[in-house]
Amino acid sequence: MQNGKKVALITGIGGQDGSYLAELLLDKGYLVRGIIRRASYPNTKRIDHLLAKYPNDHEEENSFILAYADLTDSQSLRKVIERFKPDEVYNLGAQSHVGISFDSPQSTININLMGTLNILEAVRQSGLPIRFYQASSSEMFGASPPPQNESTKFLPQSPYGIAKVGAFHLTRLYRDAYKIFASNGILFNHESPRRGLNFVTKKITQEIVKLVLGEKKEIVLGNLDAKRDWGFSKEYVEAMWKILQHNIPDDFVIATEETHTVRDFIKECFDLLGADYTKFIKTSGRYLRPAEVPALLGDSTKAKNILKWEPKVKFKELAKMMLEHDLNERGISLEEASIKIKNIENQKHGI
Ligand code: NAP
Ligand code: G4F
Repeated sequence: MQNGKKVALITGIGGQDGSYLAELLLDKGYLVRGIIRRASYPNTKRIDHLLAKYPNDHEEENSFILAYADLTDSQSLRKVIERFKPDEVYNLGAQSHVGISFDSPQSTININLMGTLNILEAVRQSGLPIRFYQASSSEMFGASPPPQNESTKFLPQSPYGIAKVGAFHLTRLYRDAYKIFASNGILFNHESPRRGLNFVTKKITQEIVKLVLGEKKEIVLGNLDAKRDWGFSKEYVEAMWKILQHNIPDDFVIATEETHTVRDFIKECFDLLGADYTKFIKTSGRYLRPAEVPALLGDSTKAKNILKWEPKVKFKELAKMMLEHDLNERGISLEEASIKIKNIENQKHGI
């Protein structure tokens, strides 16, 4: 606590979830501190509005402070814990792309697994009564058939998933062995207009905008049959906060309890424009992974009953929100996009 306010430290604050969580905690009156990595080009786009609102003038009293640190650098983590003395730590930092974890398995495991060990050790060695949240993932369930809940066996299908399983167990171990208030949120896929550009939902909505503007003729994707349980990031960060406010540390599945294929997401977006997706979509082996998670469908009964957390935004609303946002960003309404894409479709047929 600082001047009667709770202090939260967020790793991965510049990411999709980190940016929404920072907003939520600031609204709740927290002093928010985040770590960012040095980058050759700005990596704070998602939190620039917060930097503008809370300039780093009176440093330690400020509501919002960023510090340079890295999950793979344990000394840097010890320093930020010592400096900020947080009440809550949210470990969201990660190499979060499953496909890329096959190209870069070692750095994925260094960041996602060793990074979690580094921050848990910094928390333990500080001796402070910190509540720790670990960003665990439905990717840990891998090939285990749906529906998946807290008792489902982990059968990860990627270096990313394996690193997250290790980090899950480290969090559980630090809770049991050292009595640290350490909890896992096992979150199913969650998206938003702030989603990274190379995840499938955002790639689809961004590429549709390019089709509409005539900048592209087709969208090339990988496996269209994979099923995911897609929710809205802004609602999922509320679940993270609730997990740390619960009276005991525990593990929770967070999901919408709906599952849809990648093809369903494409069709939903094209349906919003009244266009036929089959005229625009191509598949390529380039986007196939050496191993795939075929179907994710969460059962979040425990979170509903204990945390009283339930999502409002489901698949259809999410697709509309993301597509409309990306179109509006380029100055086009859904209605204008619909006319433009139908013209393109007709031209393809020589009409
Ligand atoms: P994201 O947008 O990719 O954000 C990840 C953040 O981690 C970025 O700010 C990134 O910084 C930072 N980071 C990467 N390596 C780091 C390092 N070595 N040290 C410190 N920070 C580092 O991911 P997200 O979608 O917000 O997800 C947040 C967390 O939840 C991740 O741990 C992810 O694995 C997990 N998760 C996500 C989902 C989902 O569907 N979104 C589902 C389950 C679990 P740069 O900007 O500098 O790269
Ligand atoms: O959007 P994705 O890359 O997400 P994925 O692999 O499910 O991982 C996300 O969710 C996890 C939770 O389960 C998080 F832990 C993780 O950090 C991340 O946020 O891919 C979704 C599906 C996959 O089956 C993939 O093979 O879409 C398929 N896909 C088809 N074409 C594609 C593409 N994925 C990407 N990224 N790009 C494509 O062109």
